[in-house]
Amino acid sequence: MPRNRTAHVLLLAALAGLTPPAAAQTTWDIDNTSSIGGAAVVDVVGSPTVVPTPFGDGLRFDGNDGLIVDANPIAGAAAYTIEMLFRPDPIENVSSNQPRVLHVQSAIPPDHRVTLETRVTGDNWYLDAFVRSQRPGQSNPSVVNSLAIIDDTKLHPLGEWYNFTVTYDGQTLAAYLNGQLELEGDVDVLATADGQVSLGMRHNKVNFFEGVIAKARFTPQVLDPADFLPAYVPGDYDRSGVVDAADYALWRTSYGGAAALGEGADGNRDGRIDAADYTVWRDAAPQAVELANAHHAVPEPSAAAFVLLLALAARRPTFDRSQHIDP
Ligand SMILES: [Ca+2]
Ligand SMILES: [Ca+2]
Ligand SMILES: [Ca+2]
Repeated sequence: MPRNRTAHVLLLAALAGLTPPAAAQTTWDIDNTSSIGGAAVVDVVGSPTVVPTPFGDGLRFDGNDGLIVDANPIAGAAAYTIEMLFRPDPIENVSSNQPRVLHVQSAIPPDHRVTLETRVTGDNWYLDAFVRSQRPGQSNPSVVNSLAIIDDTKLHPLGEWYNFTVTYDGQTLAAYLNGQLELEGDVDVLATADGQVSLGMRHNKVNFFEGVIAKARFTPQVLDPADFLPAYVPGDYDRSGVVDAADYALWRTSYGGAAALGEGADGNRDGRIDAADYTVWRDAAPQAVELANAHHAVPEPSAAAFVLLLALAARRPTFDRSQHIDP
């Protein structure tokens, strides 16, 4: 790593430690077509459809749907993190094979952009991220820097939920899937000018997406991957898509042990499996019942599993995380 880049990274790390991100962090629940994150939806194409997801309601796009939100939560940020919880589905339309799933777009000029894109091939997809701005130091807005990062060998199955994250630290554009770095490259771009965000399509209403988007989160600094949104519902310790008795069983068998932060039954991300993680599971259980009743998006657990789930939830309703218990 060049020395100036090392200094830059150290400075960013120091700033990250001193500056809490929460105040300026913006989370969007993509669950309606009129107002997202307090900003107006100013254009709806086709009919994005509200559907239940493991993360609350989301919007389903089927290849000719999209919307435009009249806000850019990372406007003016020299460094940022954009996260998206989404499920890219198998496509019905061949033209849906290179969707711009989330597209940050300024006015033109200066035509500043950030896009979270996918490429679909057969039953799989791969990541594509893109950034563009007026070239720093140039007064002519048509003189630009841009970079696409993409690798068609890094395939992932369609039909599953993912956290697709893009970060830019002032020098390096990086793309992560479920917290794992997949792609990166260096490019010198300006802070994104204010503008809009399109979901489910490119901002100019082409390159449509087929799948579901549940959430997007914008942070005006680079987050540690350990702090990214989990791509699984809280309490779903076996990552099956539902919170049920199997997750309780996994918590019970791993009780008292250590875990990598957030892995397995470490629901509160402290590296230990203990009563606090039971509480996370217990609090998520009613949502699991609602989701199963809604019969969309997730497989329905067996009736026997729910009887057990409800019995367990009823049996251990009150202890707090400070108490020792035997699972
Ligand atoms: Ca449609
Ligand atoms: Ca589960
Ligand atoms: Ca824990």
